[in-house]
Amino acid sequence: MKAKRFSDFFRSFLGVALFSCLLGGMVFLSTVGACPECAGGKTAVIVVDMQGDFSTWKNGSLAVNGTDEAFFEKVEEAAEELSKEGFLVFATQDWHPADHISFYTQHPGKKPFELVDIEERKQVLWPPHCVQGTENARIFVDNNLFFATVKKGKDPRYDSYSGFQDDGGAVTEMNKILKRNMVSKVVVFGIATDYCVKATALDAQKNGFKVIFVEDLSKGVAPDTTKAAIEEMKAKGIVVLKDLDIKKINVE
Ligand code: VGL
Ligand code: ZN
Repeated sequence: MKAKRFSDFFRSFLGVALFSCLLGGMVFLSTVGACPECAGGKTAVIVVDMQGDFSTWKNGSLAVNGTDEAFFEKVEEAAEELSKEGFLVFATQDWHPADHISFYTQHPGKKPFELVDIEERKQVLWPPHCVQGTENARIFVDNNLFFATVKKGKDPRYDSYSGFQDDGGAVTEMNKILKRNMVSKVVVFGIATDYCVKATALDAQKNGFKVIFVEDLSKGVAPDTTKAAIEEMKAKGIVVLKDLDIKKINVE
């Protein structure tokens, strides 16, 4: 008698357990399996152009204010924290041939930081920087943190502030790698806020990603263009965070 009661109890226990599993499975499938986007894809981080030539730390040829060793350490710590959180961390790397069109030295009579027209495009003329294979073209943030490093500006004819595509429209592998890895949200910071960080953030948005920009992990070339860049990103729906806040990144 006792044995029968036990087996009845056991049978109903199994029934409840099986029912819960089925129900749970259905809920899971309807939210995640059926629509990966609905449940939210992965988050990636793009650490932009943390290279010697853009830093005061390494006496770069195009050193941006505030890019001392402490700033590089801060960015590296942030990248490490985000990597530990499980985010895919990418780097971009400005990687120009020695005769790149953006170098003022390629335009006789022109001075650094002059603005010129090149085939309907406005081009700022920069001091030669980030020349392929030179010491200061290196990224001075621990390379082991990066899932991939995307090089840009390799074509001598076109500049490429964006990590997604150059001024001639040629795309890098960035979008493909992000999509392949089910990324739906990207966090962007680095150098320079008013050029490569802004261009990369805006192109990420054009490619369909939710974008978050982190102000204190970025430095700009000039105060007015930096302020304008942040306003433009905000106006276009990019989330601007003052400093790194993983909780905020996760709810955005
Ligand atoms: C950059 C100017 C020229 C940047 C790159 O990383 O913001 N700026 N090339
Ligand atoms: Zn450049």
